[in-house]
Amino acid sequence: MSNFPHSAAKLALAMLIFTSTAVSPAWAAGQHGGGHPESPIGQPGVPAQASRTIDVEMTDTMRFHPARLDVRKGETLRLRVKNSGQIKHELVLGTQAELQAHYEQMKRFPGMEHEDPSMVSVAPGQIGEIVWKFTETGTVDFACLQPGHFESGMVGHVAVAGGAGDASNQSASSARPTGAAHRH
Ligand SMILES: [Cu+2]
Repeated sequence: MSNFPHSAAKLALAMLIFTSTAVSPAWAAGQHGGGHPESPIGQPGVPAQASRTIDVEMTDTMRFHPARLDVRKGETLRLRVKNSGQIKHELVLGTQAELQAHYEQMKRFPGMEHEDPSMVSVAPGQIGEIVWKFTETGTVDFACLQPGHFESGMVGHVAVAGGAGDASNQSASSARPTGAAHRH
């Protein structure tokens, strides 16, 4: 077969590509070592810096009301999340990719209890709260990751606009993190 050397060359090339992508120095260089990594969705907010409180309702028709929120970059929001249904719901902030990955995990471990400042699980008839600071312009998605709810369209998004909020963001970012004032 005259094409043997050709295939061998292809194989060698494939192995070379595989080897070079397997070693990924970007990962090692990108680690910060402890603390919260910077996230495109923002960061946990300091309650005293919340400029507004917004009520969001979750229903058994698998909807958030409202499903779209508008904020300015740098703004800290207090989300008061009410479950007016008969079953458990939750509001989880994230990028599309994060929500999708998280949801796959939830489906594999249905009873999984998870907790993070970027989310709140709310029992029927109860009200939960998230205080979040939106630090990047663009879209921050949110969803209910209870099995079946995500697919049923229990999703929403926060539109983060740039502009006037930017200036105050500079001074706010130098503020102490929560808890720092409680040291004795
Ligand atoms: Cu739900």
